Amino acid sequence: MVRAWYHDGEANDPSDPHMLTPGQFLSVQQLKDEIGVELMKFDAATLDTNVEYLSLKKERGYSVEDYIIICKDYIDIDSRLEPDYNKRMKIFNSEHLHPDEEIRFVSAGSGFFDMRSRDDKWIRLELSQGDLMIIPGGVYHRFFLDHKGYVKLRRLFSEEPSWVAFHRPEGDTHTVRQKYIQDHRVMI
Ligand code: KMT
Ligand code: NI
Repeated sequence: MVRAWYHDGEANDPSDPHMLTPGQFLSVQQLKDEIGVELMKFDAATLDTNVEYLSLKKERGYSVEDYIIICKDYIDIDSRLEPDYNKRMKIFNSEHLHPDEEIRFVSAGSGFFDMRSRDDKWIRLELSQGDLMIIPGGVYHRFFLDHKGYVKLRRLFSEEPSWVAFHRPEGDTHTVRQKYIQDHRVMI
């Protein structure tokens, strides 16, 4: 299962785990209750025929999927190489939110997704093969590779693949952020 812990707040190598000593872990239930992030586990090899996965897609209207590979040397989206690796990686690494849910399934590899807690600390989620994560719209988050340096993600979208990011502080005034703050009693 996904492990989640409070980040130590240090700015050195973001691919290090950045756990506090001793580690302060959160359960999957706490993540759901406190920040609204949902986590599920599926077998990557049989995903497309998994009844629960198919009904999740249907219920939430996720009709479009693509693949993204993020590694130390390149980013590939549906077999197209991202022309500006550094620019794209910087967007993923810096704090942002989306108007819509962000749904990612880890087909292979692993990586760190950091989410803001209700009191504005970083919570680090360690995702690996088989993990499916739903980040509600309005949650500030960021992504880093771990030292293994490779992840292949399936991205799910509701209609045509659309992806819009608002970095902090531009996202603060977005209605989706205001709603999230109210719904989750965010203390900022
Ligand atoms: C995003 O919006 O795509 C992210 O937060 C980066 C991780 S998944 C490519
Ligand atoms: Ni994002």
